[in-house]
Amino acid sequence: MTDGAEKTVYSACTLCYHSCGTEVTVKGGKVTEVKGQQSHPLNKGKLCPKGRATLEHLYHPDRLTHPLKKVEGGWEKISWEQAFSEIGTKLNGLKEQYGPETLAFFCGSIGVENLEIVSLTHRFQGAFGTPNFFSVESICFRMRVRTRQMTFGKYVVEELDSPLYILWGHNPAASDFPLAMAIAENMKKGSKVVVIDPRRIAIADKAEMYLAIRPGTDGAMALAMINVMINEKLYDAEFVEKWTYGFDKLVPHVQQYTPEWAEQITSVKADDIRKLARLFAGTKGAGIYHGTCTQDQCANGSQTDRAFAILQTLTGNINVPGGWVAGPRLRLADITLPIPGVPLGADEYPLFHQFWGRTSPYGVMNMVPESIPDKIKAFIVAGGNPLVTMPDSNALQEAFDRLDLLVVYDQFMSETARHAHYVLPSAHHLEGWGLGYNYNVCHNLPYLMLREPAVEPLGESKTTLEFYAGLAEACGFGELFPWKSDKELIADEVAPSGLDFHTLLASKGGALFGEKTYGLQGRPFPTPSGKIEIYSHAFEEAGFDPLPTYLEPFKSPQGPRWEELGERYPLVLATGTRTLYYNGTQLHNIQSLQKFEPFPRAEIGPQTAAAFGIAHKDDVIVETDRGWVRMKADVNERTMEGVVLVPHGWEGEANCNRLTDAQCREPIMGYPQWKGLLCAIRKAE
Ligand SMILES: Nc1nc2c(c(=O)[nH]1)N[C@H]1C(S)=C(S)[C@@H](COP(=O)(O)OP(=O)(O)OC[C@H]3O[C@@H](n4cnc5c(=O)[nH]c(N)nc54)[C@H](O)[C@@H]3O)O[C@H]1N2
Ligand SMILES: Nc1nc2c(c(=O)[nH]1)N[C@H]1C(S)=C(S)[C@@H](COP(=O)(O)OP(=O)(O)OC[C@H]3O[C@@H](n4cnc5c(=O)[nH]c(N)nc54)[C@H](O)[C@@H]3O)O[C@H]1N2
Ligand code: SF4
Ligand SMILES: [Mo]
Repeated sequence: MTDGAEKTVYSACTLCYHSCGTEVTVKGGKVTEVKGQQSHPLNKGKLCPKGRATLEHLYHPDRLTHPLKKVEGGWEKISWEQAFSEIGTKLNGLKEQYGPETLAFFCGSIGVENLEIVSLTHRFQGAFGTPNFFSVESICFRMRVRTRQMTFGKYVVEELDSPLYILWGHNPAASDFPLAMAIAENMKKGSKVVVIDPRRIAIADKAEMYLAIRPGTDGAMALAMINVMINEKLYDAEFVEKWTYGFDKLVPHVQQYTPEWAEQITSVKADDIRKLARLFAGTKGAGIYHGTCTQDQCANGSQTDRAFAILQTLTGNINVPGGWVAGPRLRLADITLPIPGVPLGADEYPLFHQFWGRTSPYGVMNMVPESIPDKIKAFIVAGGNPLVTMPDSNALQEAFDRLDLLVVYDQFMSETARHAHYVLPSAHHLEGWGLGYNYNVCHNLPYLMLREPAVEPLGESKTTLEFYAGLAEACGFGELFPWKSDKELIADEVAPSGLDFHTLLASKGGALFGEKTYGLQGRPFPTPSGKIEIYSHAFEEAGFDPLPTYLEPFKSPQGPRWEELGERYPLVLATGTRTLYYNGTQLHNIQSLQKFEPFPRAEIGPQTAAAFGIAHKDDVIVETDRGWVRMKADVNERTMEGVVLVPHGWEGEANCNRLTDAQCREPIMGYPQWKGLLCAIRKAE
């Protein structure tokens, strides 16, 4: 970088997966400002408070700058050469003794916004020969992707603009800044909002309907809405006739799921269920926005997702503006290498691993604690903090402490890093080349960005390519990482997308890689029947109900374990409430953000608080049969009575995954039950 001169580089924020476009000012070899890109179609010149804190994050005094090795009594600074050589020798030894599958990888949510981390991890994994790759994919949004793929043949996704947003366990004001902006703009033009949430989130005050629901029971409500749409003939009969398979079987199947039946389970009034079914079916271009993962992290996850897909189908709002739309696919060069074997969980949860011969490379995270050390003896964690973010921290931590080798590659000394044998410093997203991608999980926006480096990596931190290439060399397969620089790798990756590297660079920020199209041309649903599969043979063949059903959370007032647990843990717990100011465990160390959210809040309603002798801001202990956390009570009228809502992402005594249970699994894809558990709350001593 030339010192002195001022320049602007264009990048994409990786502080959460929305990947907003940024303009970065560099002066004297230092970043002096990061602002939102005016021309960017997603964030339109704005950044959320996290993005606005990028400078503090980049130059945080706690950034890791040297490789560290755990020794008696603390950490020793070592050179990269020593780190690579010792880790490489250890990995090769373990491979020889136990086979390559003894090594597993974990990539966090950062792997969604930092495409390089995931693709290079997969490449290293292939080079080493292990199928065991774990990530947030087995706890976050992959379930919704797979259920939609099994229903529509491809992943159809919500749009930013809609005349009716059904926010079903989704609070964009906290978790989806770009969508929150779009909703605010569209509401001025007449768009309506419906909120279904155990908490009266702020936007519910302006909503057409607000429905308080017991956590973990949304599937029952969705089934009752299907019942109403069919029995009141509200559905789009022409669309259903032309484009769906199995509707005739759905009709008798849903007769059991009456609104009155659902009211008993969900606490949502039967008449409100009817009213919403009518509103939804009567609004062209309406969309269910069911949260990126809220609905997946419960006992009925896959079937609830299927019920949503069928509801969306019955209204005919598929491939219409505002509905669920199949956008153009981003084609990047596949840099993965073939891997023998299947990841952990492929046999137990077959639909998570494959259907119609389409496989996915992700292992089931819930099975990790029981698999160490018999099946897994070494872990490389790149860009994640699983000891805080994955289910059952107590069990996972004990398991990780049994590992022969734990390597963490991160920018900060996370809780997971503190358990590692080696901690290796990663460069920041402003310190290397990368790609940013906006189609991602929940917005139909086919936009691709280039992240141009603004400054050199801090201290001895390395970019992901440098990290894996160095380790590959030490393991003896360095030739499989032939790229001389990140820039070269990115240019190769981007080539098949239709936007070459130089076009992207010249675009100053990014460009559309495809056109959004609507309507149904050709064979729009690449399923075996060529239609939307209301009746799923894929589910049936794997031994699951081919039509959506309802399963009560295992630990709930109406669940199978109530008799055993109810007396001690009488309240319903949902974990993972987002706050706008942090992302997962990240950014909790940023001073300017701490002032907005200084402590972890356990939210409860006033009557529940009174019943348990708790006042607002009291220190409280929330406890389950798996463990306890210490938080501060946030007693508010907005939270449904009988329910406790806690955030995720806090380390130590406020880590909510001390409350969760790796054995409590959604039966089809093995997901954790994070919404809909049982807990107790009391004032802390
Ligand atoms: N109980 C409960 N638990 C939950 C949830 C819940 O709702 N309830 N939500 C879950 C969900 S949906 C998700 S996605 C997960 C998130 O789980 P994780 O992805 O494990 O959580 P993060 O805190 O985002 O961890 C990211 C880590 O990557 C590091 N990092 C950031 N940028 C880089 C980089 O460029 N390179 C490298 N090498 N490291 C980097 C950060 O410093 C941080 O330590 O949490 C899950 N945990
Ligand atoms: N600022 C910030 N943004 C984030 C994240 C973050 O940590 N911080 N994490 C990112 C990640 S990894 C993800 S996956 C997404 C997650 O985001 P989503 O899955 O879209 O979830 P949220 O938008 O947090 O909304 C959750 C809402 O659901 C409600 N809720 C809880 N349990 C239930 C239930 O059982 N049923 C219903 N109907 N509602 C319920 C909560 O009260 C809350 O208001 O957010 C992403 N965005
Ligand atoms: S919404 Fe996410 S990507 Fe956008 S500025 Fe905030 S943290 Fe960055
Ligand atoms: Mo997530």
